[in-house]
Amino acid sequence: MAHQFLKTESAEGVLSITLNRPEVLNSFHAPMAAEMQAVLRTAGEDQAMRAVLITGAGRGFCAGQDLAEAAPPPGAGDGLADLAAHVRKVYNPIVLAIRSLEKPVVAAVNGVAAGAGASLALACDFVIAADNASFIQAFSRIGLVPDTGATFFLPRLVGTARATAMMMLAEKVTAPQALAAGMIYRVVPAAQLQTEASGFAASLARQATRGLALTKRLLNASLANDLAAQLELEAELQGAAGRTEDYAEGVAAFHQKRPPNFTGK
Ligand code: LHQ
Repeated sequence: MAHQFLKTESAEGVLSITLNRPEVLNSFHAPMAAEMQAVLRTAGEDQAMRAVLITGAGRGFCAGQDLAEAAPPPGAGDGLADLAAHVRKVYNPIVLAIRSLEKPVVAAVNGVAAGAGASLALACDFVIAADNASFIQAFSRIGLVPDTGATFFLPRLVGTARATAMMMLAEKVTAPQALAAGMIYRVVPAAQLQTEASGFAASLARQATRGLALTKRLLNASLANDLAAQLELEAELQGAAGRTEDYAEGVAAFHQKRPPNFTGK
């Protein structure tokens, strides 16, 4: 399917999605968000794609909401009257789609990730950032509150003290600072980001991806469950993992002292 504001590519079991409005640092307007929702839906259905990679075109990853759409300068249109409705319709489905997608999602953060763009990265399973990338909880700069899951993911990643400072001060957090804070998985030299992130996503796609999907379900659930409920879910999903072809292959490969050939089944 052709897209106007995204580039997509399928290779080596990886669906790559590039936010493609570089002139506005890939900020989200409603049409780009609608395309993103549609692509994430398709990603769930395509069994051949066993990992997803999200990145940005140009020098930014994503600058969050397109402010020209939300609140244009006087005389340039109406803007959004109901931000609650907009967040519910545009952003919440993207976050829920990423978290419920039964395959690993990697964000390759190639530049600034601001506002909902920073939240988008944090909703992914892995964040690999260029060494010159940055994260800004920009919302407070314009009198808004963090959204797109930031208040859910960020305190859990870095603790409440650091999350509060990031959100209330809206200071730029560099990629190395984000790594040190436990916010992201890896930092790589900018020139190597796309190669490293694509290679990493392809290596995920060769893993026992049913097991990874079930692991993601467990990690999602652990954010809300008590211990007893989580132990029960682990037991149930271990049962499911034990019925996969990849489990049989993994154990056979172990005994035969050879690398496994996983198929994601
Ligand atoms: C932009 C944007 C942008 C439009 C750069 N929009 N054009 C949810 C629901 C409803 C309402 C509102 O919000 C939300 C959630 C949110 O995401 S709120 C937070 C929205 N995002 C921001 O507040 C970030 C705004 N951008 C910035 O602060 C800066 O652009 C950052 C710090 C990201 C990057 O700064 P620079 O590297 O200095 O780049 P720049 O500011 O020069 O931007 C380059 C161009 O991109 C520029 O256009 P121009 O025509 O002058 O070259 C910007 O106007 C445009 N742009 N962000 N969000």
